Amino acid sequence: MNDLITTVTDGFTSRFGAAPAGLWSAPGRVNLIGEHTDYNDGFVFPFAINRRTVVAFGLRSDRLLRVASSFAEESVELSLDDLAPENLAGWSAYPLGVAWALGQFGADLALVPGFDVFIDSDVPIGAGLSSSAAIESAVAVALNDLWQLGLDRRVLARVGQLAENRAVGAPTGIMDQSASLLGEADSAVFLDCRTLEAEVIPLGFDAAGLELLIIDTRVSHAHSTGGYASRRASCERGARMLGVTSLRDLTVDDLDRALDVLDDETFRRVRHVVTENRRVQDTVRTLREHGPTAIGALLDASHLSMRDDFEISVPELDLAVDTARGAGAIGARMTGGGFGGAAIALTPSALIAAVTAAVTAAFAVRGFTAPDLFVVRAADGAGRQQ
Ligand code: GAF
Repeated sequence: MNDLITTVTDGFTSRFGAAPAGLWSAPGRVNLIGEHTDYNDGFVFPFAINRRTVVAFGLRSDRLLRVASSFAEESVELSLDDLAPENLAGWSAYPLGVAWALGQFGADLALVPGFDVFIDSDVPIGAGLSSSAAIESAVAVALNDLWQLGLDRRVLARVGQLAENRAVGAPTGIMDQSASLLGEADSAVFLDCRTLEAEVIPLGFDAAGLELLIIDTRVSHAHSTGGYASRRASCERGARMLGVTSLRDLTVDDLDRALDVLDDETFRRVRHVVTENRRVQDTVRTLREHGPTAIGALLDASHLSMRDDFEISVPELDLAVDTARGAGAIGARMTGGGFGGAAIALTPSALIAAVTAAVTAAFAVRGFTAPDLFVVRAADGAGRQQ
């Protein structure tokens, strides 16, 4: 974290020729359970992780927005007068999309001053840990302060989601930004995506001697293309055919009727969402009553549902999950939107090295690209850094 603060401060000063007015940061997230349930008005249980995006901002006296980062040679410049989704592209669509989206949630973009921003991050890109929500949330909290907007964090989550939907073009839900904005150390966020009511629940991993291992398959994915949008469309079709506003309105008791009404593929998409909502609630209850060692079977069941019913896994994710379980993880599943990215393995601390070695060896035997394995901890959400 200190390294990032230094790079961002130095990067800002050398690109823009003055010291920044302030630094803000926001974490990536990992989803413990509750996949593709957010845009179905359902339940999710993610946590903010100890990998962050840091942004350094300075206000300008004109209407110019200048965006620079450690990961792109070129800086991007745009006037506030031209700020519209159709004028945004590439990585700068994330920060500039947030500035635009704030205008849709009450900021008067005719009156606010321009800004310079420099961005750096240690959230891996394309690994399913929401590097995108980390940028959006860091920029959202920074501009909320600098433009004195007084928006609350649930609204800022909506701002980030709108930026991603309209400026980036990915039809994603509200989970990632909510985790990045509402997360707290050693806890996960139990979020009802219909009401946006959130409860922060201690994970108790340390006391149980457990750690959450990320297995980044390095199969990269993008939610602005193909599979994610088609899964979302299937869910909406299923809800329409069953006469409900969203799949959140169904329980497992409705699945017999769904079987009669839906074609096989739509039925399986619906069954994933309905059973996943149930698994999220069961996970939260089990965690509270019996601690984290008791949630492994729910993680495993979630993976099978995504592999077989929602069909968003890939061979690398299945191998990661199976091998981690075989080497001693107490539960494992792919996490995030799917079609690549990362799996998680809830693992006793003493077995982290063994699981890491087993997964690395299994990938080599299958001829897959070497995976990246690392432990994450639940961290605090977005905020001012200095
Ligand atoms: C991605 C999306 F951004 C989230 O909104 C969510 O739908 C997730 O995939 C799947 O659970 O991270």
